[in-house]
Amino acid sequence: MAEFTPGVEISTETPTIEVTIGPNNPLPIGRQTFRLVVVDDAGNASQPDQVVIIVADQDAPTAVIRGPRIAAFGKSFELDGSASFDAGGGKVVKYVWTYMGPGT
Ligand SMILES: [Ca+2]
Repeated sequence: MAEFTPGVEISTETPTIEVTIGPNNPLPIGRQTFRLVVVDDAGNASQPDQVVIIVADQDAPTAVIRGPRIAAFGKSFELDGSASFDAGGGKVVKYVWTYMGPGT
């Protein structure tokens, strides 16, 4: 387990490392690059290799629709989706409204 800071090397004697992500230090959405240099038992260091990890929002948002409990006949009224929210590091950018017809 390791919390990485950009540009700061972390050395291990094991060939794997967990990139520990907490709720307060998420990697930003987008392409994130990690670099590895290995050193042999004679102290010779390799050329670096890099991998690009794409951090993506893979969680769907939640829609919350609100409206007046009663609307006067023949009068306009407003629907409100502002309580909708997203998880996974993204944000709601589009609201798609549909009148479903009479019903419960
Ligand atoms: Ca999302």
